[in-house]
Formats: sequence, C-alpha cells, structure tokens
Amino acid sequence: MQNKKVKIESCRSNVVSWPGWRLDFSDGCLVMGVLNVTPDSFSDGGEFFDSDKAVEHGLKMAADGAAIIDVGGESTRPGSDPVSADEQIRRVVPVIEALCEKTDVPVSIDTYKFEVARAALEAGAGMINDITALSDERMGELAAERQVPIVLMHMQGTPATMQIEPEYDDVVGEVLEFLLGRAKRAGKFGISKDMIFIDPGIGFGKTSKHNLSLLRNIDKFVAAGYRVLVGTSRKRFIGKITGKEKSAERIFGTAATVALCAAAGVSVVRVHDVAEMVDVVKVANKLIPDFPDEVVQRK
Ligand code: HH2
Repeated sequence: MQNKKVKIESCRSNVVSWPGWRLDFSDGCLVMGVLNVTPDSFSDGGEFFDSDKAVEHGLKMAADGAAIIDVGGESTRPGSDPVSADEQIRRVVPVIEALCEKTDVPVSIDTYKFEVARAALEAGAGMINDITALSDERMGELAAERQVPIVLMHMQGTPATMQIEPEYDDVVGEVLEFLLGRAKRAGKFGISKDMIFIDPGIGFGKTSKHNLSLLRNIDKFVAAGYRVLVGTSRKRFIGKITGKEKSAERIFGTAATVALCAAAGVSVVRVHDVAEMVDVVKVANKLIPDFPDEVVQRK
C-alpha cells in the first residue's frame, strides 16, 4: 500500500467560527460527546433521561475535553420507533438551556425534526445534527438563517427497518454521492461549505461489511472537500469483531476506529467515552505527518 500526500481543499480553514462559537481544528480531529436524553438508546438509554443527570453528564464531557455536546431526545437504534417533536422538545430543551448557561462548549441538537431543531436553537444550541441529511428542507433554511453548522448523515431506510437486509452495489460510491448531493443542496440554502459536515452514517442501514468498507475508505470522504464527522462509538459491528456483547465493553474497539479516523483526516468523532477518546485523538493527531495542510491518503 502506497502512501500519498494530498492537499485538502482550502475550504478547510483551521478554525470554524459562527456567531457565539468557534471550533479549532489546528491540532486535528475533535471529539463530540453523545448525550442521549432518552429511556431507550442502545448504549446509554435511561442513564441520562433525568434532566439533572443529563446536565451533569454533559458538563463532565465538557470538562473531559469534548469540543461539542450532541444532545438527542430520540433513539434511532435499529428497530426504534419515532418520538414526537413535542416529546423530544420536552426532553432536550431544559437540558440544552442548562448546558448553555453552564458551559461554553457548543451544543448540537441530534434530530431530523424541524420543530425540535428550531426549539433547540432557541434554547441556545449552536449546531444541527440531521441524520436524514435535509429530508425536511426546512432544516437547511433554518441552519442558513441561524448561521449554524449542520451535520448531514447518510441512512438507508428508516431506523425501524434499516437493518433488514441493507443493500448496495458500491457502498462507498453510493454513500459519498448521496452526501455530496445533500451538501450541494445545503449550499443552495446559503450554508457555507465550512459549516457542512458529512457523515457516512455507520450502522444506519449498513451491515458490518458495509461499515468496514466505509471506514477503510474514509479518506475518500475527507478528500471530497467537506469536513467529515464519524460515529462508530460502541456500535454493534465493533461488538461483532471483538465478541463484546455489552456496548460498554466496546471502548477499546471504538478507540481503534477513532485513531484511524483521526489519522485519515476526519474532523470530528462522535463518542460516548469522551475522556478516553480525547486521549486517543490527542495522540493520533500528533502522529499525522504535516497535519493540517496535508493528510496521508492511502492509494
Ligand atoms: N449515531 C447515532 C445517533 N446519531 N449522528 C450522527 N451524525 N452520526 C452517527 O453515527 C450517529 C448519530 C446512534 O448512536 P446513539 O446516539 O448512541 O444511539 P441512539 O440512537 O440509540 O440514541
């Protein structure tokens, strides 16, 4: 395997700033901490359903070095059912308000529902994580109007059905093409390229083989010119490889994916175990030759 240094497009300035916040990528990859205010998330379901516990955990993640805290009020694990916008708002808004009062770390809202995103931004959130990549175009208008970054994630199907025999002819090509199309659509709403994160959606309508292909080729997503966010944390394919049934036992498996993503030039990793993964990215970032002007891309 030959290593080839490739210049990444100049849209990738080291600092992304928007009203109220900034993310500094000068040292490389950053960590986004997961905060699920849900009774049923696949890994931390029920742990932070209580608002006070959620806020406490969010603040701990900030203290542990999270650059972003991603708050969600609906589990999208395989087989999950949708949660109404009203209920999501009831779950996340008090947590977002408290976090924004107590920390400077930007809070992202993990939702594909426009009403939830709007309420979260009003409560102080500064970023949108849309796992359906603008399936509701009002999300694009909202992100553009409020000048906040947006994550556009790929998913085949819906959480209720996505793991029933997902199929692709060329998973890497198809997922990348979809994301570039959605990023272009976001651009048409007036969202600047720097504010768009693309995410291959590990585990969302993908078999383990698909997930591994996407991760092996994550450099192709990085080279596409948008910032890349990846969420592998504690996911099932890691348990399958390591034989770890319990999601909390998948931390070292997660660490392998996080280190390799950072080395490939991924901008943000979305994780549950913030303290551990902050150490992983700190070391991985130091091992990237000549980062950030160049990343090593496998040919
Ligand atoms: N994964 C999950 C949820 N949101 N968002 C992005 N952008 N990328 C991801 O990979 C991603 C995501 C699933 O993980 P989790 O939030 O821990 O579980 P649940 O959906 O059960 O709450």
